[in-house]
Amino acid sequence: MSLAEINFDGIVGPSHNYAGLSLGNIASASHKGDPSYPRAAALQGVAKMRGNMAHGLAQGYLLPLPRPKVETLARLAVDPSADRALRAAAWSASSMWTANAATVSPAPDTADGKCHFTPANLVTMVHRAQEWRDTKAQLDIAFGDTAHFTVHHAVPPSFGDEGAANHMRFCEGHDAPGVEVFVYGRPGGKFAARQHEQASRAVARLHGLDPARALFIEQNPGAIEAGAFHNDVVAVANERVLFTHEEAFADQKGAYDAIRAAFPALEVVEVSSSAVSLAEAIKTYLFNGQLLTLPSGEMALVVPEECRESASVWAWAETMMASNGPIRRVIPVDVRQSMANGGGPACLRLRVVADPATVDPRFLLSEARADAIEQVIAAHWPEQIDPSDIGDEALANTVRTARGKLLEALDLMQLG
Ligand code: SUG
Repeated sequence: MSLAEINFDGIVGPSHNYAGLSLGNIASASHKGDPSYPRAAALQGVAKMRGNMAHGLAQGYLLPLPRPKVETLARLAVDPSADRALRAAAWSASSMWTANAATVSPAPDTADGKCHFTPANLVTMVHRAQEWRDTKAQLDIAFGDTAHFTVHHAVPPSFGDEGAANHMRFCEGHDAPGVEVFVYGRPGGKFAARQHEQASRAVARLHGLDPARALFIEQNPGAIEAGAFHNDVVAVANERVLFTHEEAFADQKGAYDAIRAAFPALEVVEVSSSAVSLAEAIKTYLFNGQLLTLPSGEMALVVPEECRESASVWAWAETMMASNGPIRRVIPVDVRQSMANGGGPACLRLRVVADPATVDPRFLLSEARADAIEQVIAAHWPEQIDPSDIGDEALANTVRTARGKLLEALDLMQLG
Protein backbone atom coordinates (compact mmCIF):
# COMPACT_ATOMS: atom_id res chain seq x y z
CA MET A 1 0.00 0.00 0.00
CA SER A 2 1.39 3.33 -1.00
CA LEU A 3 -0.77 6.14 0.31
CA ALA A 4 -0.65 9.50 -1.44
CA GLU A 5 -2.76 12.62 -1.47
CA ILE A 6 -4.93 12.66 -4.58
CA ASN A 7 -6.87 15.82 -5.38
CA PHE A 8 -10.24 15.16 -7.02
CA ASP A 9 -11.32 18.30 -8.85
CA GLY A 10 -14.89 18.92 -9.90
CA ILE A 11 -15.14 19.26 -13.67
CA VAL A 12 -17.15 22.46 -14.24
CA GLY A 13 -20.54 21.52 -15.62
CA PRO A 14 -22.05 22.81 -18.87
CA SER A 15 -24.78 24.78 -17.04
CA HIS A 16 -22.31 26.94 -15.05
CA ASN A 17 -24.03 30.28 -14.44
CA TYR A 18 -24.25 33.24 -12.06
CA ALA A 19 -27.60 33.20 -10.28
CA GLY A 20 -26.68 34.85 -6.97
CA LEU A 21 -27.92 31.87 -5.01
CA SER A 22 -25.55 31.91 -2.03
CA LEU A 23 -26.41 34.47 0.60
CA GLY A 24 -23.27 35.33 2.56
CA ASN A 25 -21.01 34.56 -0.41
CA ILE A 26 -19.93 37.98 -1.65
CA ALA A 27 -18.71 36.87 -5.09
CA SER A 28 -21.95 34.98 -5.79
CA ALA A 29 -24.05 38.02 -4.84
CA SER A 30 -21.96 40.53 -6.75
CA HIS A 31 -21.88 38.52 -10.00
CA LYS A 32 -25.59 37.71 -9.97
CA GLY A 33 -26.99 38.13 -13.46
CA ASP A 34 -23.63 38.30 -15.24
CA PRO A 35 -23.22 36.20 -18.38
CA SER A 36 -21.19 33.05 -17.65
CA TYR A 37 -18.75 31.20 -19.88
CA PRO A 38 -19.10 27.46 -19.13
CA ARG A 39 -16.59 26.36 -21.79
CA ALA A 40 -13.90 28.73 -20.55
CA ALA A 41 -14.73 27.82 -16.94
CA ALA A 42 -14.32 24.10 -17.54
CA LEU A 43 -11.11 24.58 -19.53
CA GLN A 44 -9.68 26.72 -16.71
CA GLY A 45 -10.41 23.84 -14.35
CA VAL A 46 -8.70 21.28 -16.57
CA ALA A 47 -5.68 23.58 -16.93
CA LYS A 48 -5.41 23.77 -13.14
CA MET A 49 -5.48 19.97 -12.91
CA ARG A 50 -2.86 19.66 -15.63
CA GLY A 51 -0.65 22.16 -13.80
CA ASN A 52 -0.74 20.13 -10.60
CA MET A 53 -0.15 16.90 -12.50
CA ALA A 54 2.88 18.53 -14.16
CA HIS A 55 4.27 19.13 -10.67
CA GLY A 56 4.23 15.36 -10.20
CA LEU A 57 1.05 15.20 -8.10
CA ALA A 58 -1.70 12.58 -8.33
CA GLN A 59 -4.88 14.05 -9.77
CA GLY A 60 -8.43 12.78 -10.03
CA TYR A 61 -11.79 14.32 -10.88
CA LEU A 62 -15.50 14.06 -10.20
CA LEU A 63 -18.02 14.60 -12.96
CA PRO A 64 -20.72 17.26 -13.27
CA LEU A 65 -24.08 16.15 -11.87
CA PRO A 66 -27.21 15.85 -14.05
CA ARG A 67 -28.66 19.31 -14.74
CA PRO A 68 -31.27 20.65 -14.88
CA LYS A 69 -32.17 18.49 -11.91
CA VAL A 70 -35.59 17.14 -12.83
CA GLU A 71 -36.43 16.00 -9.30
CA THR A 72 -35.86 19.51 -7.88
CA LEU A 73 -38.05 21.11 -10.57
CA ALA A 74 -40.79 18.57 -9.85
CA ARG A 75 -40.65 18.66 -6.06
CA LEU A 76 -40.76 22.46 -6.01
CA ALA A 77 -43.42 22.48 -8.76
CA VAL A 78 -41.32 24.93 -10.74
CA ASP A 79 -43.43 26.38 -13.55
CA PRO A 80 -43.20 29.70 -15.42
CA SER A 81 -44.80 31.48 -12.45
CA ALA A 82 -42.10 30.27 -10.07
CA ASP A 83 -39.33 32.41 -8.71
CA ARG A 84 -36.33 32.63 -11.07
CA ALA A 85 -33.98 31.59 -8.28
CA LEU A 86 -35.83 28.27 -7.87
CA ARG A 87 -35.38 27.47 -11.54
CA ALA A 88 -31.74 28.52 -11.39
CA ALA A 89 -31.20 26.26 -8.37
CA ALA A 90 -32.13 23.21 -10.44
CA TRP A 91 -29.63 24.32 -13.10
CA SER A 92 -26.72 25.13 -10.82
CA ALA A 93 -23.33 23.61 -11.61
CA SER A 94 -22.30 24.05 -7.96
CA SER A 95 -21.06 20.46 -7.61
CA MET A 96 -17.84 21.75 -9.26
CA TRP A 97 -16.75 22.79 -5.73
CA THR A 98 -15.83 19.31 -4.58
CA ALA A 99 -14.34 20.60 -1.31
CA ASN A 100 -18.04 20.49 -0.37
CA ALA A 101 -18.67 17.03 -1.81
CA ALA A 102 -17.71 15.11 1.33
CA THR A 103 -15.54 14.93 4.41
CA VAL A 104 -12.75 12.40 4.06
CA SER A 105 -10.85 10.65 6.86
CA PRO A 106 -7.90 8.69 5.50
CA ALA A 107 -7.19 5.12 6.62
CA PRO A 108 -4.40 5.96 9.12
CA ASP A 109 -6.89 8.02 11.17
CA THR A 110 -9.79 5.58 11.46
CA ALA A 111 -10.56 2.72 13.84
CA ASP A 112 -11.05 0.14 11.08
CA GLY A 113 -8.11 1.27 8.94
CA LYS A 114 -10.33 2.19 5.97
CA CYS A 115 -10.68 5.57 4.32
CA HIS A 116 -14.13 6.98 5.21
CA PHE A 117 -16.27 9.41 3.21
CA THR A 118 -19.39 11.24 4.35
CA PRO A 119 -21.07 13.17 1.53
CA ALA A 120 -22.03 16.65 2.72
CA ASN A 121 -25.78 17.25 2.99
CA LEU A 122 -25.34 20.97 2.10
CA VAL A 123 -28.80 21.63 3.53
CA THR A 124 -28.41 25.37 3.97
CA MET A 125 -28.82 26.24 0.28
CA VAL A 126 -31.45 24.64 -1.92
CA HIS A 127 -29.19 24.49 -5.00
CA ARG A 128 -26.55 22.65 -3.02
CA ALA A 129 -28.88 20.40 -0.99
CA GLN A 130 -29.79 18.56 -4.21
CA GLU A 131 -26.20 17.40 -4.74
CA TRP A 132 -25.37 14.73 -2.22
CA ARG A 133 -27.20 11.67 -3.54
CA ASP A 134 -25.70 12.09 -7.00
CA THR A 135 -22.31 12.81 -5.46
CA LYS A 136 -22.58 9.64 -3.39
CA ALA A 137 -23.34 7.67 -6.55
CA GLN A 138 -19.96 8.77 -7.94
CA LEU A 139 -18.09 8.16 -4.69
CA ASP A 140 -19.63 4.67 -4.55
CA ILE A 141 -18.03 3.90 -7.91
CA ALA A 142 -14.73 5.76 -7.56
CA PHE A 143 -14.14 4.36 -4.08
CA GLY A 144 -16.09 1.13 -4.52
CA ASP A 145 -13.31 -1.12 -3.23
CA THR A 146 -14.81 -1.91 0.16
CA ALA A 147 -11.60 -3.45 1.43
CA HIS A 148 -10.22 0.09 1.50
CA PHE A 149 -13.12 2.54 1.51
CA THR A 150 -16.44 3.17 3.25
CA VAL A 151 -18.88 5.71 1.81
CA HIS A 152 -21.54 6.73 4.33
CA HIS A 153 -24.89 8.43 3.84
CA ALA A 154 -24.99 12.16 4.50
CA VAL A 155 -25.70 13.34 8.04
CA PRO A 156 -29.46 13.94 8.24
CA PRO A 157 -30.88 17.46 8.29
CA SER A 158 -31.30 19.76 10.04
CA PHE A 159 -27.60 19.50 10.95
CA GLY A 160 -25.84 21.43 8.20
CA ASP A 161 -22.71 19.80 6.82
CA GLU A 162 -20.55 21.40 4.11
CA GLY A 163 -17.83 18.78 3.96
CA ALA A 164 -14.08 19.13 3.66
CA ALA A 165 -14.26 22.93 3.29
CA ASN A 166 -14.54 23.01 7.09
CA HIS A 167 -12.10 20.21 7.85
CA MET A 168 -8.32 20.28 8.23
CA ARG A 169 -5.89 17.44 8.82
CA PHE A 170 -2.49 17.70 10.48
CA CYS A 171 0.08 14.93 10.10
CA GLU A 172 3.81 14.32 9.74
CA GLY A 173 3.21 12.98 6.23
CA HIS A 174 -0.01 12.20 4.38
CA ASP A 175 0.40 8.46 5.04
CA ALA A 176 0.91 8.96 8.82
CA PRO A 177 -1.87 9.17 11.42
CA GLY A 178 -3.46 12.60 11.48
CA VAL A 179 -5.23 14.96 13.84
CA GLU A 180 -8.49 16.06 12.24
CA VAL A 181 -9.89 19.50 12.97
CA PHE A 182 -13.52 20.32 12.28
CA VAL A 183 -14.41 24.01 12.14
CA TYR A 184 -18.04 24.96 12.72
CA GLY A 185 -20.02 28.17 12.81
CA ARG A 186 -22.24 29.41 15.61
CA PRO A 187 -25.78 30.15 14.39
CA GLY A 188 -27.50 33.48 14.97
CA GLY A 189 -25.28 35.77 12.92
CA LYS A 190 -26.09 37.92 9.91
CA PHE A 191 -25.59 34.93 7.57
CA ALA A 192 -26.32 31.26 8.10
CA ALA A 193 -23.57 29.26 9.76
CA ARG A 194 -23.46 26.53 7.14
CA GLN A 195 -21.39 24.04 9.15
CA HIS A 196 -23.05 22.89 12.37
CA GLU A 197 -21.03 21.54 15.26
CA GLN A 198 -23.32 18.53 15.67
CA ALA A 199 -22.87 17.57 12.02
CA SER A 200 -19.08 17.67 12.45
CA ARG A 201 -19.28 15.53 15.58
CA ALA A 202 -21.49 12.99 13.78
CA VAL A 203 -18.99 12.76 10.91
CA ALA A 204 -16.12 12.16 13.35
CA ARG A 205 -18.10 9.34 15.01
CA LEU A 206 -19.14 7.80 11.69
CA HIS A 207 -15.50 7.76 10.61
CA GLY A 208 -14.32 6.09 13.83
CA LEU A 209 -11.85 8.83 14.73
CA ASP A 210 -9.94 8.66 18.00
CA PRO A 211 -11.60 11.35 20.20
CA ALA A 212 -8.14 12.50 21.31
CA ARG A 213 -7.27 13.22 17.69
CA ALA A 214 -10.48 14.95 16.57
CA LEU A 215 -10.93 18.61 17.48
CA PHE A 216 -13.93 20.89 17.10
CA ILE A 217 -13.14 24.57 16.76
CA GLU A 218 -15.46 27.51 16.29
CA GLN A 219 -15.01 29.78 13.29
CA ASN A 220 -14.83 33.51 13.97
CA PRO A 221 -18.41 34.80 13.61
CA GLY A 222 -16.88 38.04 12.30
CA ALA A 223 -15.25 36.10 9.46
CA ILE A 224 -18.60 34.53 8.47
CA GLU A 225 -20.16 37.98 8.57
CA ALA A 226 -17.36 39.35 6.36
CA GLY A 227 -18.03 36.65 3.74
CA ALA A 228 -16.01 33.60 4.83
CA PHE A 229 -18.96 31.25 4.41
CA HIS A 230 -16.61 28.26 4.71
CA ASN A 231 -13.48 28.01 6.86
CA ASP A 232 -11.37 27.29 3.77
CA VAL A 233 -11.82 30.92 2.77
CA VAL A 234 -9.64 31.96 5.74
CA ALA A 235 -7.46 28.94 6.63
CA VAL A 236 -5.88 25.86 5.05
CA ALA A 237 -3.70 23.07 6.45
CA ASN A 238 -1.16 20.70 5.00
CA GLU A 239 0.92 18.20 6.97
CA ARG A 240 2.46 20.20 9.88
CA VAL A 241 1.41 23.61 8.57
CA LEU A 242 -1.62 25.72 9.37
CA PHE A 243 -1.81 28.71 7.02
CA THR A 244 -4.37 31.08 8.45
CA HIS A 245 -5.62 34.60 8.70
CA GLU A 246 -5.35 36.17 12.13
CA GLU A 247 -9.15 36.47 12.32
CA ALA A 248 -10.12 32.95 11.24
CA PHE A 249 -11.19 31.44 14.56
CA ALA A 250 -13.43 32.61 17.40
CA ASP A 251 -10.52 32.13 19.81
CA GLN A 252 -7.39 32.31 17.68
CA LYS A 253 -4.82 31.51 20.35
CA GLY A 254 -7.09 28.88 21.89
CA ALA A 255 -7.32 27.21 18.47
CA TYR A 256 -3.53 27.07 18.08
CA ASP A 257 -3.12 25.74 21.63
CA ALA A 258 -5.74 23.02 21.13
CA ILE A 259 -4.20 21.86 17.86
CA ARG A 260 -0.68 21.95 19.32
CA ALA A 261 -1.79 19.89 22.34
CA ALA A 262 -2.95 17.12 19.99
CA PHE A 263 -0.26 17.69 17.36
CA PRO A 264 2.91 19.16 18.92
CA ALA A 265 4.75 19.56 15.57
CA LEU A 266 2.27 22.24 14.42
CA GLU A 267 3.78 25.16 12.46
CA VAL A 268 1.48 28.17 12.19
CA VAL A 269 1.89 30.61 9.32
CA GLU A 270 -0.37 33.45 10.37
CA VAL A 271 -1.17 36.47 8.22
CA SER A 272 -1.94 39.50 10.33
CA SER A 273 -4.85 41.83 9.61
CA SER A 274 -2.38 44.67 9.27
CA ALA A 275 -0.58 42.85 6.43
CA VAL A 276 -3.75 41.63 4.66
CA SER A 277 -7.16 42.76 5.86
CA LEU A 278 -9.88 40.16 6.30
CA ALA A 279 -11.81 41.84 3.46
CA GLU A 280 -8.82 41.61 1.10
CA ALA A 281 -8.20 37.97 2.08
CA ILE A 282 -11.83 37.16 1.24
CA LYS A 283 -11.73 39.13 -2.02
CA THR A 284 -8.53 37.49 -3.28
CA TYR A 285 -9.01 34.01 -1.74
CA LEU A 286 -5.39 33.87 -0.58
CA PHE A 287 -6.30 31.15 1.94
CA ASN A 288 -8.35 29.23 -0.57
CA GLY A 289 -5.08 28.09 -2.07
CA GLN A 290 -4.14 24.49 -2.49
CA LEU A 291 -1.34 23.92 0.00
CA LEU A 292 0.53 21.02 -1.54
CA THR A 293 3.62 18.98 -0.78
CA LEU A 294 5.60 18.67 -4.01
CA PRO A 295 7.55 15.47 -4.72
CA SER A 296 10.73 17.37 -3.70
CA GLY A 297 9.24 17.74 -0.20
CA GLU A 298 8.79 21.51 -0.66
CA MET A 299 5.39 23.04 0.04
CA ALA A 300 3.68 25.14 -2.63
CA LEU A 301 0.53 27.24 -2.45
CA VAL A 302 -1.61 27.30 -5.62
CA VAL A 303 -3.55 30.57 -5.44
CA PRO A 304 -5.99 32.42 -7.72
CA GLU A 305 -4.51 35.00 -10.11
CA GLU A 306 -6.49 37.59 -8.14
CA CYS A 307 -3.83 37.32 -5.40
CA ARG A 308 -1.15 38.65 -7.74
CA GLU A 309 -3.34 41.65 -8.52
CA SER A 310 -3.64 42.70 -4.88
CA ALA A 311 -0.75 44.89 -3.70
CA SER A 312 -1.05 43.81 -0.06
CA VAL A 313 -1.50 40.09 -0.76
CA TRP A 314 1.31 39.90 -3.28
CA ALA A 315 3.66 41.91 -1.07
CA TRP A 316 2.95 39.46 1.72
CA ALA A 317 3.49 36.47 -0.60
CA GLU A 318 6.83 37.81 -1.83
CA THR A 319 8.05 38.48 1.69
CA MET A 320 6.99 35.01 2.74
CA MET A 321 8.78 33.32 -0.16
CA ALA A 322 11.95 35.27 0.63
CA SER A 323 11.77 34.13 4.27
CA ASN A 324 12.66 30.77 5.67
CA GLY A 325 9.07 29.64 6.18
CA PRO A 326 7.64 26.25 5.26
CA ILE A 327 5.75 27.49 2.16
CA ARG A 328 8.43 27.80 -0.49
CA ARG A 329 6.44 28.65 -3.62
CA VAL A 330 3.26 30.49 -4.57
CA ILE A 331 1.76 29.47 -7.91
CA PRO A 332 -1.06 31.64 -9.37
CA VAL A 333 -3.70 29.96 -11.55
CA ASP A 334 -6.59 31.38 -13.57
CA VAL A 335 -9.90 30.07 -12.22
CA ARG A 336 -11.75 33.36 -12.68
CA GLN A 337 -15.02 31.81 -13.83
CA SER A 338 -15.24 29.79 -10.61
CA MET A 339 -13.96 32.67 -8.47
CA ALA A 340 -16.83 34.85 -9.63
CA ASN A 341 -19.15 32.44 -7.82
CA GLY A 342 -16.94 32.25 -4.71
CA GLY A 343 -14.91 29.16 -5.59
CA GLY A 344 -11.09 29.28 -5.55
CA PRO A 345 -8.51 26.57 -6.25
CA ALA A 346 -9.14 24.83 -2.92
CA CYS A 347 -12.93 24.83 -3.35
CA LEU A 348 -12.52 23.03 -6.63
CA ARG A 349 -10.87 19.97 -5.14
CA LEU A 350 -11.53 17.15 -2.68
CA ARG A 351 -8.42 15.77 -1.01
CA VAL A 352 -8.26 12.01 -0.61
CA VAL A 353 -5.32 10.13 0.88
CA ALA A 354 -5.36 6.67 -0.69
CA ASP A 355 -3.34 4.25 -2.76
CA PRO A 356 -4.19 5.30 -6.34
CA ALA A 357 -4.21 1.60 -7.29
CA THR A 358 -7.33 1.13 -5.13
CA VAL A 359 -9.31 3.92 -6.84
CA ASP A 360 -11.44 3.26 -9.95
CA PRO A 361 -9.05 4.42 -12.69
CA ARG A 362 -11.86 6.09 -14.61
CA PHE A 363 -11.69 8.89 -12.02
CA LEU A 364 -7.92 9.40 -12.26
CA LEU A 365 -6.44 11.97 -14.61
CA SER A 366 -3.77 11.14 -17.18
CA GLU A 367 -2.58 13.30 -20.07
CA ALA A 368 -4.73 11.21 -22.42
CA ARG A 369 -7.85 11.66 -20.26
CA ALA A 370 -7.16 15.38 -19.91
CA ASP A 371 -7.02 15.59 -23.72
CA ALA A 372 -10.28 13.66 -24.02
CA ILE A 373 -12.03 15.85 -21.42
CA GLU A 374 -10.84 19.03 -23.12
CA GLN A 375 -12.05 17.82 -26.49
CA VAL A 376 -15.54 17.12 -25.15
CA ILE A 377 -15.66 20.50 -23.40
CA ALA A 378 -14.46 22.35 -26.51
CA ALA A 379 -17.03 20.60 -28.69
CA HIS A 380 -20.09 20.52 -26.41
CA TRP A 381 -19.98 23.01 -23.50
CA PRO A 382 -21.97 26.20 -24.18
CA GLU A 383 -19.73 29.15 -24.82
CA GLN A 384 -21.96 31.60 -22.93
CA ILE A 385 -25.07 31.49 -20.76
CA ASP A 386 -27.11 34.60 -20.04
CA PRO A 387 -29.41 34.60 -17.01
CA SER A 388 -32.46 34.73 -19.29
CA ASP A 389 -31.35 31.43 -20.92
CA ILE A 390 -31.93 29.50 -17.69
CA GLY A 391 -35.06 27.41 -18.20
CA ASP A 392 -34.75 27.31 -21.98
CA GLU A 393 -35.48 23.81 -23.27
CA ALA A 394 -32.96 23.96 -26.13
CA LEU A 395 -30.21 24.91 -23.67
CA ALA A 396 -31.34 22.13 -21.33
CA ASN A 397 -30.84 19.66 -24.18
CA THR A 398 -27.39 21.07 -24.94
CA VAL A 399 -26.43 20.71 -21.28
CA ARG A 400 -27.69 17.11 -21.09
CA THR A 401 -25.97 16.14 -24.32
CA ALA A 402 -22.70 17.72 -23.22
CA ARG A 403 -22.65 15.76 -19.97
CA GLY A 404 -23.61 12.58 -21.81
CA LYS A 405 -20.65 13.01 -24.19
CA LEU A 406 -18.31 13.37 -21.22
CA LEU A 407 -19.66 10.22 -19.57
CA GLU A 408 -19.16 8.40 -22.86
CA ALA A 409 -15.58 9.66 -23.26
CA LEU A 410 -14.72 8.52 -19.73
CA ASP A 411 -16.55 5.20 -19.96
CA LEU A 412 -18.88 6.22 -17.12
CA MET A 413 -22.23 5.83 -18.87
CA GLN A 414 -23.62 4.14 -15.75
CA LEU A 415 -23.90 7.64 -14.22
CA GLY A 416 -26.21 8.71 -17.05
O1 SUG B 1 -21.59 27.10 -1.89
N1 SUG B 1 -21.17 29.18 -4.70
C1 SUG B 1 -20.63 28.15 -3.80
C2 SUG B 1 -19.14 28.30 -3.62
C3 SUG B 1 -18.53 27.16 -2.88
C4 SUG B 1 -17.11 27.39 -2.54
N2 SUG B 1 -16.57 26.29 -1.81
C5 SUG B 1 -15.67 26.36 -0.81
N3 SUG B 1 -15.44 27.47 -0.18
N4 SUG B 1 -15.14 25.28 -0.43
C6 SUG B 1 -21.35 28.18 -2.45
O2 SUG B 1 -21.63 29.27 -1.95
C7 SUG B 1 -22.87 30.21 -6.10
C8 SUG B 1 -23.91 29.76 -7.11
C9 SUG B 1 -24.65 30.90 -7.74
O3 SUG B 1 -24.81 31.93 -7.10
O4 SUG B 1 -25.06 30.77 -8.93
C10 SUG B 1 -22.38 29.05 -5.22
O5 SUG B 1 -23.10 28.11 -5.00
